[in-house]
Amino acid sequence: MRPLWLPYTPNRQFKSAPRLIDKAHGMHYETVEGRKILDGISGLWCVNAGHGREPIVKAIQKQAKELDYITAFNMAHPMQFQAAELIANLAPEGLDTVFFTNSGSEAIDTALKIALGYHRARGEHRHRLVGRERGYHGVGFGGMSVGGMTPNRKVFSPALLPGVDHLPHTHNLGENAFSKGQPTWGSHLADDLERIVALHDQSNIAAVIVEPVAGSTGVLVPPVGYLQKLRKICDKYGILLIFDEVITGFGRTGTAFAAETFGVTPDMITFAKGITNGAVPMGGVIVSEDIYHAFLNGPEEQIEFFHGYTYSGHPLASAAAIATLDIYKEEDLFEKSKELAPYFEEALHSLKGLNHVIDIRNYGLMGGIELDPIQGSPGKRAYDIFVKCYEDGVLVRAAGDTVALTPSFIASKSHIDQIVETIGRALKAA
Ligand code: PXG
Ligand code: PLP
Repeated sequence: MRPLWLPYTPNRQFKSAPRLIDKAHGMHYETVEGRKILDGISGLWCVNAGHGREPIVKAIQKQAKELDYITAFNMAHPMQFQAAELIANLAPEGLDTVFFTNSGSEAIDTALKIALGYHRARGEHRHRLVGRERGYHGVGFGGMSVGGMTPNRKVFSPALLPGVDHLPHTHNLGENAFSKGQPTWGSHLADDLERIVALHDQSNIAAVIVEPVAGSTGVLVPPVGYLQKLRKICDKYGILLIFDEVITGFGRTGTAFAAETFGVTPDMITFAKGITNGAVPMGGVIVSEDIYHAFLNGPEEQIEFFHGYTYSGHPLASAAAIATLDIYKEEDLFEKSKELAPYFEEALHSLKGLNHVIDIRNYGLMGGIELDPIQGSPGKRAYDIFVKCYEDGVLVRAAGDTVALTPSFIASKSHIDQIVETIGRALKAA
């Protein structure tokens, strides 16, 4: 194991007691020892249709045989146009153009660059960006800079982008603990954007980026009216609004995008994860007609946007995306996600009152159980629950001291029961 450096993992601890998986099917993983593990987190918020889906496997195999690779620059293959059209069709009205990347992190950095390019193309020089505390926007320098997770920023602090402000996060145990769905307190926190505008002047602010529901920092659900307020203030000052839907995209909140669920249309949506059901890396940015057209102001033979990845719109990823979107549609999986959400909510909230549980939050098929931290060891309480659940046959995710759950949309009620009962046992023993 020595030559591999594992991402976001305590390497020495992992290598002393590794958890190795070599098979997956439907709702389950199988360990190298042959033990079945129920996947409570859709891989990592991405395997929305369950593991090992035959049509996706076949599409990837067929594509690998027919066209392994073609440069994305000045050349193209038909599948990526088809994938872009399907994605644009799922996006809110007016968001109709897709730029492909290979991950969520790349999608965020792409969106931030588009925001700067957009204003410049229109003769404005807006360079400042606004993110939010407790936001996660991947690990690129842009995403890190607008992100609001202290451990992800601390070491890199002097190298983060200049000109970034952060809105306050919306998490408040005193006001909102144990809210089911959207909390009612907190929409006023969006008004902080007015303060930032007053401080820097609107003419300097390019874009605001938020996750509609923050995932990685423990499932923070937007207060009622909060996203609407952000949209309103952005409109007032000509600031672009970016929704980072890397997690919330493709059915997690019960519709294609959280923008639709919450009835707020941003100017750009970043996506990744669920677009290929986790089978091949892919991400991207969906932009408004207005943004795309703003870039088309130069001579026709001139590159409009000096940006792109060797693997943008890769043939295997495009094929996987088309097959994935077809499964979502054929099996009405966004609707299934919506139908399962109330059961999931009740099941999660049944854990209230157990040892160390200080909050339970949920929206759609995203859930978080926050535990009171062990003094001096932040994250250990939830990590211990993760290990206990794994030993007991269920995969959950520790996000700080929150246990996060994000089942696939094909989950049955008995899968939800097993996940929640397993966490319950782990908590009782904690
Ligand atoms: N934005 C959001 C909202 C994400 O959730 C990214 C960007 C970055 O995507 P890539 O594909 O570059 O990883 C993400 C990724 C967790 C966890 O524990 C979640 C993510 C990544 C790592 C851990 O919840 N989401
Ligand atoms: N580094 C070098 C030396 C490269 O040549 C390239 C791409 O050509 C990159 C980084 C960027 O790689 P990618 O396009 O896969 O993001």
